[in-house]
Amino acid sequence: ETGPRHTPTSTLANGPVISPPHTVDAFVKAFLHELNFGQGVPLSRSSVNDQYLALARTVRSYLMARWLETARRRRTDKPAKMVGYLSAEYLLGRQLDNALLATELTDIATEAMVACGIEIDDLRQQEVEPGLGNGGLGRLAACFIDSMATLGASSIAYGIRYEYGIFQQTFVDNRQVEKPDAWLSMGGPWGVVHPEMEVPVNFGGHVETYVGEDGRERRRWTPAWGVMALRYNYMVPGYQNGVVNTLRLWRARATESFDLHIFNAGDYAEAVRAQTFAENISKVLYPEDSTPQGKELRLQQQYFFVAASIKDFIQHTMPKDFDVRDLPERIIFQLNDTHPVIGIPELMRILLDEHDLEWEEAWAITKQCFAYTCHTLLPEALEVWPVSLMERLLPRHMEIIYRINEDFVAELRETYPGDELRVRRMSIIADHPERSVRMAHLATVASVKVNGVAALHSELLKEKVLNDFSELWPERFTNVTNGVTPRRFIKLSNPEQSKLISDTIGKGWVANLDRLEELVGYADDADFREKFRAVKAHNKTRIRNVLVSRDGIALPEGHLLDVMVKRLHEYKRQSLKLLHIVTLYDRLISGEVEPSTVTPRTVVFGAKAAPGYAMAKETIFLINSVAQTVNNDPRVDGRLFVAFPPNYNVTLAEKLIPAADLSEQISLAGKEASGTGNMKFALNGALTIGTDDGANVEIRQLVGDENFFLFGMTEPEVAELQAKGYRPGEYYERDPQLRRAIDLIASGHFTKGSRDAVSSFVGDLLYNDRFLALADYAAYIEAQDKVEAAYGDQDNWSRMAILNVARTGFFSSDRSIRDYIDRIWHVKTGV
Ligand code: NBG
Repeated sequence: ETGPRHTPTSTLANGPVISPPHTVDAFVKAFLHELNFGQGVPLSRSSVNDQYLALARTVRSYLMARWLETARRRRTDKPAKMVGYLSAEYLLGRQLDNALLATELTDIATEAMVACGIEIDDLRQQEVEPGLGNGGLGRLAACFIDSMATLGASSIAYGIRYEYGIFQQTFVDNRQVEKPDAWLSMGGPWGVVHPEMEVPVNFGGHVETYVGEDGRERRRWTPAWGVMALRYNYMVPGYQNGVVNTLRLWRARATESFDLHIFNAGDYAEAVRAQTFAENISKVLYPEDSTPQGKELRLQQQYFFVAASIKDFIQHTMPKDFDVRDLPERIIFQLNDTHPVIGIPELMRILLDEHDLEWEEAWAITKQCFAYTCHTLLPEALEVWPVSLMERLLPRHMEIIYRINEDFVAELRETYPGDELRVRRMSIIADHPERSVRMAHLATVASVKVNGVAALHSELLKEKVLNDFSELWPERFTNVTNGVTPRRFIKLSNPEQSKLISDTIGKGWVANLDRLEELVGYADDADFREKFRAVKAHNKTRIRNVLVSRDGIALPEGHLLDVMVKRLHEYKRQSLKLLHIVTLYDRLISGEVEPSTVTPRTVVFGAKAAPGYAMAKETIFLINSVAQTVNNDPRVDGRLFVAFPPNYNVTLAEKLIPAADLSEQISLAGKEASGTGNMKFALNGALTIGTDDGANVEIRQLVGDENFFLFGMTEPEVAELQAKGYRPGEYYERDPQLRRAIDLIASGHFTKGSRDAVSSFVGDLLYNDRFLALADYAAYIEAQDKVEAAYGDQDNWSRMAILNVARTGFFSSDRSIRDYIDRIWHVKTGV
């Protein structure tokens, strides 16, 4: 990072860093070296964990040479503008296989392990996935850094190295119980710590005026306390292109001065307690998804990682003689939702207070350095921070925000004279119900671009959530439809389908997913269809084996596999899926249908609920209760099975999605910003049953109406119904099928006779139903009946599934990142 610090005399020390050769022998040697000298054990006495750690470090050593080379090239090339991706979450998934794939070492490593008498699959199982994210937002960030590396985009990603990731979900008496995710407890071989590169981050205290050397009045922040941000580098390999980028995650460490006075006072125990307080900042990921947590510690986390990242970029990534006036030519910080938005006043503070710039100049620079991605449509999901909290924790930043708002409001009054209502709506500071800072407004005011994450979402952002802002600055708003990485979510997770595709159209699709289009013609090829079906059958066998050993769940064979996996949220409407299951069950046990005429179906759920989200947890309880009843009722005659494996995570997704026939994407129209699971399913040959919401809209346009099961109200229809006044009870009264399903639940049939156990769930559906599940029920059931009929024609089903794969190459995150680069970042790519 700085210039040469050593003048070696050995030619060995002068040469470039080269990885061990790509041969089995060299790999074995490197592996044994790690095992013997890293872990300090001979092979004969090593545990599986020793072997896994040694293997991970061996693979890392191959990555390391590429990483150093990438960094060296970037230093010596003419300095290029970089993306600084700022995200509070990265839901990475297991690292080993991805690193092997990127470095083309999969076969070599497998053979090398065989040579050592080790089954590499046992080592794979040993890796605990880093669950440093909640759901779609965190997983998107992980896909994006994969694509940035694969495109060779000049970039660095920043976040938090939580000691505990997303909680481990267990079920006790059908209810969710959370357990801490100590993902580092067996060692973290992928991170490289640089304790000497830590940066201080301060909090609290007060601000005062002083007169500078030039005679001008300035403001000075005297913080009350601070922590050190310890730098952990994780390598982000591009797909077989020699590039390795950096993911830099920060861990909080107490400073020596933090507690010195307490140590001096002789209260050793109290001093250690104070250290724990400081280190709490990076202790745990908040398990909220799509709804913010207004906790003080959460704001501390946000400022902690953003302040460390900006300081790190300016002080360590830029050359020593760097002039901050050049920042806009050197960096664009992408704000992944509002979590990092505190970076805006932080950069202002650095420019004003540390570099003595005037307000106007500092603001002109800052406004060019940020772009903002919004990931929601739920108004309650937009982060706001009480002014009182901000003043206490970050007094200088609060002052700066006030000043930004003052200028902004003045501009508004000039543009819209007399329109005080509008000014109040748009102000960065809200007065009700509590004086607070609207982080989305701050982000919008300070960003070069604001983007939504799917076409419909970006339109609704402009029309609804940020309507006033899009009227003022129409050119600032744009769309970048989300994507997923084809490396992890096709190549690694679905090797059989990948092989079939490569055998058919060559290997190029992995880094150029548009090439899947070449498969369109094969939808009409009976031989190809049969092979495609064989892949699906194989993947179903695989998930069956996984669920038996993971959870003791034995999925029946020969069923339509219907999968709904995503966070548990009312707007996603797991409750609607549940009503469908109860209806199918009711038809079977009431004798309304002859079991032998029914398409056998297995429904698999995966969903974590935020620990404080009561209704979501009730829904989990009910899904488990329904599963238990349905799976044990002989009248069902093996035609319906419900599975809810606990702790759905990236690792399980990789096995489950490739096995699915049917993808459930049934959110209320206008609520799911994009969804990315929907993309993964389509790319893995599942058909979608879905509403006109988020990226479903684009999926349907691409695959064609005839290859998609659309149902439900459109967003304008939803708005109309809500404006008119929605009464769920009317649907209950009118639709006997729906009434029977709800009555069956309400009777306690699934809850051992207890009506109390379901009363809040049922009561909410009948009297509230905020996300209009009952209004879409009839259309949903009808669409599901069409699914069953369609599944009866296996050959045509395969045809439709193949066309889903062939036409959804658009949803590669490589395409998303290219969009960001072309329209927002303007950074260079290429290795
Ligand atoms: C989520 C949306 C999803 C979207 C992901 C990624 C939040 C705040 N938003 O629809 O709910 O796919 O972001 O953009 O988690």
